[in-house]
Amino acid sequence: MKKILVIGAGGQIGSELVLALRNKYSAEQVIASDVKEECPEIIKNGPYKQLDILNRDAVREYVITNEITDVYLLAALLSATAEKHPDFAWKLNMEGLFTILDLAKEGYLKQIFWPSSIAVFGPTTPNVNTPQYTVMEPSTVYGISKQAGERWCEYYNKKFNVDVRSIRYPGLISYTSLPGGGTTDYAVDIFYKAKKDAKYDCFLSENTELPMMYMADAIRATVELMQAPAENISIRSAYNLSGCSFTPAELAENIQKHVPNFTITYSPDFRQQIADSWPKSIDDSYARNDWGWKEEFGTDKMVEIMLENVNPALLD
Ligand code: NAD
Ligand code: AKB
Repeated sequence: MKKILVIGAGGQIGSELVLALRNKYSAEQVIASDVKEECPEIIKNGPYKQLDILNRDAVREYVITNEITDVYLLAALLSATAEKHPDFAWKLNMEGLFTILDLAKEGYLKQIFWPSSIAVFGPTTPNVNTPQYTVMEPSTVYGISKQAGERWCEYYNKKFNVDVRSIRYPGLISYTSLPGGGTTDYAVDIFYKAKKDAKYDCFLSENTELPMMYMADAIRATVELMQAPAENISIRSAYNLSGCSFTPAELAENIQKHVPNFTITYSPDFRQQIADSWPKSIDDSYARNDWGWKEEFGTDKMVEIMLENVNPALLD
């Protein structure tokens, strides 16, 4: 029987992934863990363990004594925060991964999910319909850590037969938890401000096109990838995955269909340079062919759901 540990469960992806996995298996089989002392409200329907992924001994002991079979390792610093704390970002994003890969190499774990990002691409990458295999020269600490992580995942799979699977998530959009310090966060923040004040000052310029995805699609993709037969998984670095792409101006126009008095202004900051180094759109044909990926949510549907559900009180 599976016993799943989700590390970094208190964040934007983790909180929804834990709920989806608990629905699929059972609440007792899915242990949420995070460095946070308190279990976040949304995932209080099952077990919680406070764990610091950087405490290698404690993580090893917990996994081994509790006979954990699968780990979803989500703890990381995202792109914008990582640029402010490059040394710590490298440490957190890499050391945690080795702790989990080593546990699998030693036979304690059966499956690992570790998320990569569109940040693995850089300014020299073809940025329209970015292919799976292409030039990858990331120019951010975050992107460098994700690219290195991908290489190590593939290495552990090829050398030690570790069943590790990964997705290069685009910017993820959701309303249950706030995003955790990324460059794509504007595409979540904008909904809170649209609902609260009918105006938003965007930290990216109006024509900055980026790949995005509604969270329900990202969670479904994760579960589908993890369930796919091993022989279908031809990529052990990380799969390109596409949902939708838009610019801040296009998103604002879409929001105005529901909030006609909504206005947007632009004050690009350091995150503009990060966004300019990333793809505008993604070719995800390997995910489609290998394990049948297909997105369900386009921009229009996502905007409707976000405006209906964001709770501006979360910002207080
Ligand atoms: P997040 O910042 O919202 O959540 C990360 C969680 O990790 C937080 O709850 C935090 O408390 C926890 N954490 C931090 N340090 C820890 C430690 N030492 N030990 C244990 N837990 C710790 O991030 P997210 O958006 O949920 O992203 C999760 C993963 O997905 C990351 O690896 C991120 O790079 C990747 N990803 C996210 C997106 C996105 O748009 N959200 C896109 C691409 C990739
Ligand atoms: C970020 O902006 O850092 C993340 C990502 C795309 O990896 N949302």
